[in-house]
Amino acid sequence: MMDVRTPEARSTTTDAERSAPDPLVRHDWTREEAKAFYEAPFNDLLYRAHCIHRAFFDPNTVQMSRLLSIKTGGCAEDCGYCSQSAHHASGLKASKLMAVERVVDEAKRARDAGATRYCMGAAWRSPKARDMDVLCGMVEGVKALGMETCMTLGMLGDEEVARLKAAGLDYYNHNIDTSERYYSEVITTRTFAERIDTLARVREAGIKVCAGGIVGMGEEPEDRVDMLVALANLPQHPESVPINMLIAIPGTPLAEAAPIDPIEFVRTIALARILMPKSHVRLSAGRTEMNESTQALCFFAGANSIFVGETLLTADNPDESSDAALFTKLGLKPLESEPRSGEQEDAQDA
Ligand code: SAM
Ligand code: DTB
Ligand code: SF4
Repeated sequence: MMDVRTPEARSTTTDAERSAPDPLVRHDWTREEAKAFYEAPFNDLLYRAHCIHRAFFDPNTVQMSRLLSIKTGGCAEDCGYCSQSAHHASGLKASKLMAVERVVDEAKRARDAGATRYCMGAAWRSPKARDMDVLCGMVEGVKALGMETCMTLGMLGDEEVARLKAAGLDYYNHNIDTSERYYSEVITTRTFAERIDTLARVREAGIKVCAGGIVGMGEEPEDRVDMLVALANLPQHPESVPINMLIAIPGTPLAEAAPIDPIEFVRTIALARILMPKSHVRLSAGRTEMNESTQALCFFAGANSIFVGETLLTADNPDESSDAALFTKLGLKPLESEPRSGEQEDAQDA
């Protein structure tokens, strides 16, 4: 039977019990098991996900991250959802890599508005050697503000990973985006296996992993299940799992994709929570298209992180006042700051 007691109740367990691997944290999920959760009656799925959520987290606390596009547009990859690909006519103006000072200034503003993690994204297939000094300067500058740092720069080799680790990078975001089966329907310039390789390199270097995907790209429910099983069966769960709802961008191949049913979206969040109990599940892109009730269901189903601020990388996000009003309505509070030590336990078997 699953042990879904509160953290307080769990603290009454013996040392031996506490040091044992948590049976809820598994890396051997089968597609059939996961599909059965996903397809269960909605109330059963939500009850299971919420109990697991409560066993590992304060259910009323939400971590807040802020994004900045440090290098926009002109990307060589052909990701079918993305405004920044040079292959699509999205009308986006491309720009060069920002200067360190500007990034640190923006991060300070985000920190003062309550964000605890700063995520810097670049529209690259992979960073060039000549960019590494500037990127490392950004990590050092943002860390000095007392914020957690995250970068998403595309594929990384050993050299780049080592440089970013030495600069103190806390998290690397690299999404698998969809199932291995559906991947080539969305992206043809790189493979699912290449994404997994970069994730392994990042993990090996001791940088925390942020990896998730996008739903609403015309995939089948089985693709959502397979994507989450692929993430959950990595040797260690990603510490952060962003679940993005496609923002359909005019000029991209997915501009006319049919929107995902909100209940299917909530099911996806709930399954992520069940398969990766100790990870922060982020309700990511697409919140401007979700009403408050859908977002509330996502928080109940186990989402405990969001992006804040009016812009994601290039697309809109809810403004701060509507997020503040939603938090008040739901009695949610922002996570003040992540623990600075012992945090690796977060997404691992204890
Ligand atoms: N170029 C890097 C890469 O692809 O890894 C980093 C930036 S990329 C924009 C980061 C992630 O944003 C993508 O992997 C994808 O999951 C998400 N994303 C991009 N465009 C999106 C859209 N229109 N709707 C939802 N998510 C999107
Ligand atoms: C993630 O999973 N979502 C963020 C972040 N990681 C880099 C990006 C969302 C991008 C949404 C579309 C845009 O702003 O262009
Ligand atoms: Fe480039 Fe990343 Fe956009 Fe793909 S998702 S086109 S790699 S910026």
